[in-house]
Order: sequence, then structure tokens, then C-alpha cells
Amino acid sequence: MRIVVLAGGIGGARFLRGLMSAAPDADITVIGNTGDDIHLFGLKVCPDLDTVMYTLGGGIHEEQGWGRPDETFTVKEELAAYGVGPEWFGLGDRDFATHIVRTQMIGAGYPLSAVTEALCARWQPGVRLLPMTDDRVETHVLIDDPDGEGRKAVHFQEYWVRLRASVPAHAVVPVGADQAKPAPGVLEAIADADVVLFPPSNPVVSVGTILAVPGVREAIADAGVPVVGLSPIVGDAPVRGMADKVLAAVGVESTAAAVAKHYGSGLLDGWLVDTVDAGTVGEVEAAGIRCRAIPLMMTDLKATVAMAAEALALAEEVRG
Ligand code: FO1
Repeated sequence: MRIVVLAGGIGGARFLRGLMSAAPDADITVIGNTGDDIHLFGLKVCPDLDTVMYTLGGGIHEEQGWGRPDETFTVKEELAAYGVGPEWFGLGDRDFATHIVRTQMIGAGYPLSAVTEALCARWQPGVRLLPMTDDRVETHVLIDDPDGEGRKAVHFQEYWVRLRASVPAHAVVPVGADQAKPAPGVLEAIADADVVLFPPSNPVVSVGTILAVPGVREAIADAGVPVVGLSPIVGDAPVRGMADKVLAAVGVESTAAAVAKHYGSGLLDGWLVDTVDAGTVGEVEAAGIRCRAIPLMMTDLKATVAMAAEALALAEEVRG
């Protein structure tokens, strides 16, 4: 079975771990969000690609969900001693090596997709990891300017990490997405897929950014295979992260049913909500999306495997 997964960072990576156990023989292609990418200290950092790669490759800081375990921060401290920041973004020494290799290869002319493949040769994540695009896309968030009357756009990482999404987001813009082309292999993987899954990743800044790359949404809608998603909202609050803040920016309520309808029946065939949201199943089905309520908390691998198995079962049910 060929499965395509549109993944953000932590939620996507943890779901993939469950999926790989639920379908050990499946051929899994992950299309990773690169809208969170940021250039720091002359280096290209790809948080979501790295989170998937490290998580599946056994190199993730498990509690934190991003970055490497047993980190030291000597380089960051030395940069700070020169007065060079930002101090709010935690890049460890081990992680730095990944960004140095990536930036060096990009400087030598390799596209991000080839660089990602090269990095994965070390980590062996057991899936094919593709960036959504080789082109530069950067998600920016429009906030009230704390120093003035108007508004200003900040990089997604500044909104997420420095500001902890503590101020209202008026708009979320994947800058460059409209001009971006899907990376090599992305459209082919979708066309060849037997099922497409949306993990419980952020529907706006993760899955939404991937869908904003021209051709991706259309390819999924036209693939003629079941498309099944898992709600990142449980009991009207994000399972983790601050998805509610960016959902508000696109005018979507922070409920499992509202997120399903945001994706829409033109894209989504099946939707899994948590048992606490069982009361919304009817509302989702009325919108033309088959819906089931199951436990959706990725508390451990067993629970995550069960979620992935339910997603695949719903896909089969949709296929009829
Ligand atoms: N998240 C944080 O909350 N604080 C950090 O300092 C931080 C650093 C960081 C470095 C490398 C990396 O790959 C991820 C990092 N993240 C950090 C996670 C990241 O900012 C976001 O959680 C994702 O971009 C959202 O998917």
C-alpha cells in the first residue's frame, strides 16, 4: 500500500511513528511543510523536516519533540557573546551540524529535496521524506505592531517561539507559496497513492501551507483515492501547540468539526474526531465527510498505532 502523509512537525512526526507500526509493509511518502523554515546565522533551518527526520531516525529529543537529545549550546553562547541573536531560538550544537550540511549543499547548487535525501541517508527514517517545494516559502504572521499604531508581519517562528502566539494573529501568509512549484516527486507520489492522510498537524501553518503550493491541493482532490484526516483539536482546544491562535486568523473556529469543514468535502473524505467530540460526528457527516469518533491522544506508541489503524480503516470504508 502506498500512503502519502502531509506532515508538519511534532504532531506529524509522532503520528508517522504510529503509522509505520500500524502498516509495516506500506510504502510511505511524507510531504513536509517548509513554511516554518528560517534563515539564521547564515544557515537554513528546516524545523518540520528535521523533526520528522530525527523522530523517525531515533535522533529526536523525545520530551521536547524537536531538536536533538543531549544537546550543548556552545555555538549559540559564543554567538550571543558577539551580540549575535536571536537568543529566543534554541539551536544546539548537534543540530547546528545538520543546518551547516544543508546550507553547504544548497550553496553548492543542490535543491532542498536532494539535500533532504542526503540528510536522510544518515537518519534512515524509513519513509520517503520530501519537502513540499524546493522553492523558498516562509510563513509570516500579521500582528499588531507593539511599537506603533499599525500592524507588522513577523516570521512564523518569531510568532510561535518568541511570542508564544500570545498576541492575536490577524493573518497568516505563506510568503512565496503562490510562486512555488511542488518538489520533484510530490505530485507523482500523490498520483500513485492508495490513500492520503492528514495527521493531527496544524491545519493552517502545517497542512494548510503544503496545500497552498499550487498543484498540491488539486492533485490530492483529483487522485481519486481516500483522503482521511485526524483532528488536531480535541474538546475545542488544540491537542498540543497553539493551533487555535492561527485558526482564528483564518476565521475558523477551534473545533474538530470546523477544521473538517475548513478542509472541506472537496478534499477530505474521512475525518477522525476524539471520543469527547463524538457529538460533532453528525455535523461533519452532514458536510459530506465520513466521520468516526475514536481516542485521539497520542499518549504513547500503542495509542498512536491505534489511531493510524483507524485512519486506514476509515480510508477502506470510504473506498467502499
Ligand atoms: N521550538 C521552541 O518552542 N523553541 C525553540 O527554541 C525551538 C528551536 C528549534 C530549533 C530547531 C528546530 O528544528 C525546531 C525548533 N523548535 C523550537 C520547534 C519549532 O519552532 C516549531 O515547533 C515548529 O516549527 C512548528 O512545527
